[in-house]
Amino acid sequence: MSVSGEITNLTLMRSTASILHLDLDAFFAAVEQRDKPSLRGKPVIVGGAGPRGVVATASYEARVFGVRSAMSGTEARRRCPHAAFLGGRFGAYRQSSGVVMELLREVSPLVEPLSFDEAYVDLGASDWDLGRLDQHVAELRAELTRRTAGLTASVGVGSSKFLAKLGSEAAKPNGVRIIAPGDETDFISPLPVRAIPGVGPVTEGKLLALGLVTVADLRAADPRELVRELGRAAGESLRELSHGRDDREVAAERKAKSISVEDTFPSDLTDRLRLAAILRRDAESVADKLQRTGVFARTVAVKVRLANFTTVSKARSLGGATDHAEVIGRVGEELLSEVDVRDGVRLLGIGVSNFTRAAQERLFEDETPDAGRTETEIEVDTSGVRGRGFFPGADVIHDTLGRGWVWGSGLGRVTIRFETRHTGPGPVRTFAEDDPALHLTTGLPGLPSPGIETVPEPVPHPQ
Ligand code: TTP
Ligand code: MG
Repeated sequence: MSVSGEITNLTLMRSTASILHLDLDAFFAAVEQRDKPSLRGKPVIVGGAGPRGVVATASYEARVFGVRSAMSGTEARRRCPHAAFLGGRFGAYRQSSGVVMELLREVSPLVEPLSFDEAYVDLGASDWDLGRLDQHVAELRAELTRRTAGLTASVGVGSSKFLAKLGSEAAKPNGVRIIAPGDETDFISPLPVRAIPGVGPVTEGKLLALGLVTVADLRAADPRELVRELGRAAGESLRELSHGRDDREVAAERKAKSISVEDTFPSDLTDRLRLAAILRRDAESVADKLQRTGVFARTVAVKVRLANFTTVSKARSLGGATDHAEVIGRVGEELLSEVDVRDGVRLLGIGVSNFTRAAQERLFEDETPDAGRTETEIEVDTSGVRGRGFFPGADVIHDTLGRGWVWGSGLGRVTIRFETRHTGPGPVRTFAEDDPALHLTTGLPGLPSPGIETVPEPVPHPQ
């Protein structure tokens, strides 16, 4: 019935550019530069502070030196030794993320957050006049910068999620890219195949081996060859995307429910075979729960907490929905294989989400389910790393000198820079670590409210 290599299901596309994708620029690093005026315009690296830490993100000033997310701290230090290496302040990131998501929900009720700093917005459900998109987007970005006290975002708008996301990527940093209907093909044609979300190093390698370098090459490729090399699901999906076709809707409640199982190990594990066996066993109990609940899952996720206080979460959406332990375990193993476990794993978990009432498993009868896109999140947990928690970048309050942040510590001493986002670059002072006047704090100064300008709080300054 289905003609080999032809697309059998017609992808319905919107005829207007009405899906917006917004992504904050160098998010964690930008929050640090906002709150630490002496670091503005300088290389800042969040994560990678400890000897075995991993970089969560780098400011654009540090990216010039080749520092990237997920790079080891050691490598980042080699490339950019003069950068400020900071631990994460997740409370501060969560606060700004909340403000941004709230602002987006004022634009449209249909907002699908993908992570802390990234979301799709369905403008079809907004009051915006799509004939004045440029103006609306400019106002949105200006209001975002005001309410977050200085963060910037890049925005893409197009007729599908795929185009909107590629648009914001192309606009980075601090830019806008609106892809008008009819311009889709011109926009995506010159992009490298790697730019397609979900094309990781493995798929990229296979495509390059076929001589397919750009999206235009992919579109011109023989569909049967793509299916032969990548499997039906991935081959067809890539072909659709190469035409800019993507009919995924903005799903406001995407992560509503999940089922998961995790194990914490008494000693760190490095043996991949053993980890895979544990994952398969846990997949059985996840599948068991799914079957008892009577639902099928479209997304499989693994969570790996490494010996170095980093938690890596990877998720992939399947071409169909399943409740089979074998499928869940196989996708889980693939996700696990993308994680470097050589330093040891202290916790391993597998979960499923994105439920439906109907199974659509035909995609998995004869091929591996690698059509989906892998989404990765890395969280760096610096709590408990140091005695009193004086990690670099941590917020402190001094009884007489006011607010500041930990510049460095060691040998029983801690050096504080006294500044906040309302001051200019502030002075540095060193204290004994147990100085009773010095306190770590997780309390955060408020951000500007919608429509109201805040008055900067008075900050005492050391003479
Ligand atoms: P991204 O949006 O991927 O990166 P970014 O905002 O730092 O930079 P830009 O968008 O301008 O390219 O991720 C958002 C935040 O998520 C990032 O600031 C830190 C965190 N993150 C990790 O912790 N680990 C990672 O591997 C990645 C990619 C991001
Ligand atoms: Mg970002």
